[in-house]
Amino acid sequence: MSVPVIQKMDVYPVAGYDSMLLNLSGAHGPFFTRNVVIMHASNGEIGVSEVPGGEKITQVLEACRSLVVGTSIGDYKRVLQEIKHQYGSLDQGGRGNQTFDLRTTIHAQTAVETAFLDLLGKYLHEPVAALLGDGQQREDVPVLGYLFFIGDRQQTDLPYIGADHEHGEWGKVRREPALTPDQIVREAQAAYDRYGFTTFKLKGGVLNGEKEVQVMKALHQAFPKAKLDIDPNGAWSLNEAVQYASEMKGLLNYIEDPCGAENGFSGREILAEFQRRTHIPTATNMVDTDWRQMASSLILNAVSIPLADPHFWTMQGSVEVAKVCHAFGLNWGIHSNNHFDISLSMAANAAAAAPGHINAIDTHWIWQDGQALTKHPYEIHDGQIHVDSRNEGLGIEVNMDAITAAHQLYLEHNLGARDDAKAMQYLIPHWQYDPKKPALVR
Ligand code: GKR
Ligand code: MG
Repeated sequence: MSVPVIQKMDVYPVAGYDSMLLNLSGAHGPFFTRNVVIMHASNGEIGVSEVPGGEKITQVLEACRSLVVGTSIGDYKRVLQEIKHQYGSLDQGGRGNQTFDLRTTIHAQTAVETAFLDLLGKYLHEPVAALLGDGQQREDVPVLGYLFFIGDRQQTDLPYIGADHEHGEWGKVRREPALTPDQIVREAQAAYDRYGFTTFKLKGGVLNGEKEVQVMKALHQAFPKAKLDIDPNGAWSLNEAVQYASEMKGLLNYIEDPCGAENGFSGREILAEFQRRTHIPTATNMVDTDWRQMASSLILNAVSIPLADPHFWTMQGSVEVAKVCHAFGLNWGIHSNNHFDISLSMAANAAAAAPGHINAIDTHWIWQDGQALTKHPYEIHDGQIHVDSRNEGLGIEVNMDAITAAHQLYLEHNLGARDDAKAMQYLIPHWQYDPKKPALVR
């Protein structure tokens, strides 16, 4: 029997609804965007993937079509090399200094790689996790509850959605303002009741750092057994970070990008100094995002937890990072942004293949839960996602009606790449991004 060949590759820019989540980059708008790739193979199977939204990524994916169509699924690594060769220069500027990654080609590589892996897995009757690194390592992947401060959508005339009744208390809480310790504890409680998380991460970089420390203390009081992380996306100075960390000592599981580049020192140098001074496990998704940065991080001993998001490391790359972590005594984890359930399956499969001890992985899915693009999305129970070793490919089945509707939403609202300044300007007129100032401190 001949090996299947790709006959068609479709690219769908899609959108879904989001809450007014706050972070250092501003406030999430009413919609988040993603790019979904669907490959049709000659054996009648479909391979799928999801990566961040925005026209630049859509365009590179469109341009990659001629490299993909006609290729056998066994030849995908050559296609990936070709994409890197032809479009890699677009990523020369690095990830940028927003909270989210601004690169282009690496996301296109991931999209193509993942859809191929989905097809390969189906062809071989194996889960994608079994095709990565040394194969599937676990069926139960720990996931953390990603908590956010939430802005008041009523202060805008933007089309944010309100509470839904299908998701109980969580369906309500996730769309209402949350800025105080009590409100964040209520948010955590609703998320815990629905998903059973044993780890929570607070997205910081919003209020003055002292106030965020108070929120962490309130969370610890309400959930004394939970593991707690905080991520201000590098908003604090090194000295502030050391001070806040000492106030949170004993309640922190890890701290993520507490500080970043300052006074002529790189972000990696500053994190290395932070770790030397505090001895607190330190994670990043900002300064250890490719192999060159990884080499520098290792030499400097800058981070102990690289958050190797498969969307910007590729799926195989993310698991390679896990192997390095395992060998060097670091702890691997995954970073996330708003995403649909196709991305959830990508993160779950990568984490299922990561060797050694792993941290509970990030996912924004709880903010989107209910907006599935697949027929039976992976679910979070007891703070875990189950990746059955009997799965084939990513273990999902796309719902073409849902993808078409999400594409229509994208077109109707003329959407593109993420811009958190726009919604933020409703809360603070003329607001502008400052990587060193929490979003509500102006
Ligand atoms: O969703 O607002 C957000 C986060 O700020 C996201 O964009 C970050 O990339 O959560 C991410 C992180 O920095 O870990
Ligand atoms: Mg982060």
